[in-house]
Order: sequence, then C-alpha cells, then structure tokens
Amino acid sequence: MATVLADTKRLAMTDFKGKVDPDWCPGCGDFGVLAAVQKALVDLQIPNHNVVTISGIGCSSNFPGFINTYGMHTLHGRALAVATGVKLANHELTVLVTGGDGDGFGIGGNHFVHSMRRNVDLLYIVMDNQIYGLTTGQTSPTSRLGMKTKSMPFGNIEAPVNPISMALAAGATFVARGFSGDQKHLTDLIKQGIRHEGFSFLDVFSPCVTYNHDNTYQWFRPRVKKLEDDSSYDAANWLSAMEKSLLWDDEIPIGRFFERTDVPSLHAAEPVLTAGPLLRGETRIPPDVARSFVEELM
Ligand SMILES: Cc1ncc(C[n+]2csc(CCOP(=O)(O)OP(=O)(O)O)c2C)c(N)n1
Ligand code: SF4
Ligand SMILES: [Mg+2]
Repeated sequence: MATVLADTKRLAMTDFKGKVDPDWCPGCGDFGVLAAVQKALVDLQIPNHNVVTISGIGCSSNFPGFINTYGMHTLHGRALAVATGVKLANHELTVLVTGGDGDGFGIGGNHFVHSMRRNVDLLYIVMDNQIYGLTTGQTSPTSRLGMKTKSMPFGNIEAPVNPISMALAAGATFVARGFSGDQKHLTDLIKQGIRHEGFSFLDVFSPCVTYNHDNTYQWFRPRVKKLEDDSSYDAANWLSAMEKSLLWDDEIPIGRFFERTDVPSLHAAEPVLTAGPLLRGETRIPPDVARSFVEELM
C-alpha cells in the first residue's frame, strides 16, 4: 500500500518528528517502535501527507501525537473501526494503526477479529507490554497466568490470549511479531507490513519498564528467536505458522509468521471503489434523486 515520493526532496528522520516530544517513561519500549516506524517511512520514502496514523487510548495510543503524519487519537478500542473508514474513503493513503494490548485485544477485540476477516489494507502495530500502562498497571488480555498486578494482587487467574494464533485464525493475510529491543529487525517487519496489500498484523514486545517487572528486556532477550534464521521455515504455510505461534517460554519466535497475497483487500473487492477513491468521484446525491427520495418518504 506504499506510495512513492513524487518530488525530488529526500525525506529524512527529522521530517517524521512530531511537534510534541513523547511523554513515555524513560526506557519504555514504545520509543523503539516509534523510531522503527519513522525509519520505515524514510526507507520507503512515503510522503508525510500520504500517511494517517490512528490510535485508541493508552500510553502506546499516544503515538500519533509524536509522529509527523496525519493522525487521529480516537476512542479506547475503536481505532480499527475509524481506520477502516479512512481507508475506504481514500485507499491511496498508507494507514497505520498503533495501540496497546488492552486497547486491541480487550475492549477492541471485536474490531480486531472483524478487520482481519475483512482484510482491510492497513498495518496494525500493537505495542504489547502485557499490562495496562496508562491506567497504572492492571492485568491485560496478554498478562501471563499468575502475574501479580494492581487489579489481580494474588496473581492473574485468566489465561492470556495468543494474538498471533488469533490473527491466523481470523484470516489476517500478514502476521508478524517484533521486539522493540531489536530495531533493525522491527523496521524490516514494518516495511514488509506496509508493503503488504491487505491486513498486516504486527505484535511487538514493547516492555513497560514501570509496571511490568516480569516481561522485561532482559526476560525477552535470550528467548526471542528469529523465524528468518531458520531457512526451512515457510511463511506461506498456515499450519506451520499456527504451530510456531504456540511456542512460548524458552523459545519465543519473532519475525514473519505468515503471509498470503491471493486474497483481495476490502477496498479492492468493493465494486464502488474500482473507479478510484471516493474523494475523486461524484459523491453528492443528484438533486432530482434526493427530491424523489424525500417525496417517497413523505
Ligand atoms: C471505554 C473506556 N474504558 C476504559 C478506559 C480506561 N483505559 C484507558 S487506557 C486503558 C488500558 C490501556 O492499556 P493498553 O491498551 O495495553 O495500553 P498501554 O497503556 O499499556 O500502552 C484503559 C483501561 C477508557 N479510556 N475508555
Ligand atoms: S507506564 Fe509503561 S507503557 Fe506507559 S509510558 Fe511508562 S513504561 Fe511506557
Ligand atoms: Mg499495554
């Protein structure tokens, strides 16, 4: 879905710097995600005005304020619904959705599943810190069993969701996982996700250094293993992806789990949009049609 820069000025990292500096805690994993997204946009040379960054509510969802693109900071769990509208209004835009595990897999779980089955052409980046950061440390849908938090001081009694398996089951056509402690790898996954035509899901381990003392950089580092390092791994094989998605604890795969390119995205399948984005066409109802419609209702 990437568009290419038309004029001769080469975009640099500073072009994507937002007007507001991030207010995340020093060391928050979200800094790494922001830098990787900016680097990916520079590498792909996508003009700022062709990118829309849309979020819900949470520390991670403050993201659109920190990057120089168009953006919308919407409601908790509703970013994908707004992003679907943006993409269908103008499918020439590069649409990025950025948010947290609580936002996307809890309150927004319904939109998560349905946006994937619809194959909406956007990149959804979840900064997955396994906790509610903004509201100061409650259990989230990805908190591990037994984890002690403010809302579950005796330990989490609810089994966590597996976002990668969920995405595969719901029909996402690009499914990947990154780690904010590995910038180069993460940037590459973001570029792949932007280029993919269809729903790209990227779950990123993005440690909350203030409220999650279980899933830290030190905890992840020896465990994450890149799928790309196994030359026999075939990302076109859905069953292999599902099997890999179940690995946890000693070995946690990161990288591109799955990609298929034979499913049309929602806007490509929509007959009304075959002539181009709505904004270029005649969207006004002709006066005689409007009049007869009103008369019919009277
Ligand atoms: C409808 C609604 N319910 C609850 C809240 C309170 N709330 C704001 S952010 C948040 C959770 C944030 O967690 P996550 O999405 O994981 O983001 P993080 O802060 O960890 O990046 C909650 C419960 C809200 N803003 N709106
Ligand atoms: S509370 Fe956690 S998620 Fe929020 S900014 Fe601080 S470190 Fe990041
Ligand atoms: Mg969170």
